[in-house]
Amino acid sequence: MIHLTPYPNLVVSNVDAPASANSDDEIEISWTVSNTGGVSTSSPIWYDKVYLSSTTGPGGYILGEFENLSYLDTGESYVRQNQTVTIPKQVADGTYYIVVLTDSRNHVDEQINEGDNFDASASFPVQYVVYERPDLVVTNFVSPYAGWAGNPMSLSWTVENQGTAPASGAQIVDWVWLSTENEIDPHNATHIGGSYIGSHLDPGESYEQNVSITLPDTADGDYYLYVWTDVTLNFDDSDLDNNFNPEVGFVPRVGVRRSKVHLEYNPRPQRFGIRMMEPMWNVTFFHDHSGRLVSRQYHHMVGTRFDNGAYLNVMYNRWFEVIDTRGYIEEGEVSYYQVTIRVGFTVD
Ligand SMILES: [Ca+2]
Ligand SMILES: [Ca+2]
Ligand SMILES: [Ca+2]
Repeated sequence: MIHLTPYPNLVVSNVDAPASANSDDEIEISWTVSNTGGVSTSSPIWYDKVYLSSTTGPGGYILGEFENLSYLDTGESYVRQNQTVTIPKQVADGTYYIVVLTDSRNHVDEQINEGDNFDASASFPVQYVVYERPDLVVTNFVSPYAGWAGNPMSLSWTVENQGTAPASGAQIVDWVWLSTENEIDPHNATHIGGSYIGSHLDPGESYEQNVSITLPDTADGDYYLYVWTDVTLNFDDSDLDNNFNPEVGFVPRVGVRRSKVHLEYNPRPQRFGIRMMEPMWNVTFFHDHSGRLVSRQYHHMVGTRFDNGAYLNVMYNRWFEVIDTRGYIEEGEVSYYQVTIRVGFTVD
């Protein structure tokens, strides 16, 4: 004797899948949905959801969702014949099942009969086939030899599409990070600048970014800069590791030592209506760990206070920065040495 529950009960059976497939293949599948409950379905519409799963349960890739073919009275079924779905391009080699979950959005109230709404096909092998994808790569990254907290710094880098498909239809967003650690970990790094270009890089094309980024107010020390392209993952990049290229992306910030000379003298001339003069001289030298001068900053100021309360301030700032040094030693002597500097602004 069959005891029918007083609820509808949707169940899936006869899930049919091909014997094998490749990634990006269109395949045809079939399945049956029956109502084995004691009453007819309470909702005229529900959906069957199809998965490509590595187990016999719902999960993995969603291949589609299909509206039911008909209302089902108790004991009735419908057969979904030869529905076309596509194996995802990115799927890894392996053994998979087609799993169909009926009433996936739970339109039909089955009460105690909700737990049996899916079934799986026989397992079948899926093989990944390489397809054309963009591959954005950071190929060059140039930054100054040293920087100052709170000051602008010029950086440049190149992003190249080394893949076989265009990177198009979205913006490529590059971010620059500052870190004390010689590794890629955005959680331990500070995002100090973002920039983007609109749209399109065909295979083999590249763009160069030249930006000025203000260094945050960080403590003196050794830092690493790195740039990461397509941080927003807008593209189906075939190799995400090289979106940051460790060989060219890190720029070690040479340890900088700072020496400062500060001179101040406050004469009170008591002439020409001048109550007090406040000349100040600051010279700051930046050396790397080997004692080599990398930059120098001058900051001079003369403030004059007049008897009538007026105040005149004259400032002079100047800095220069060693961008690049190169040289080599032959037979114990320096045979070639070159220093590239950038001379900064002057305010008089
Ligand atoms: Ca059910
Ligand atoms: Ca249900
Ligand atoms: Ca890439």
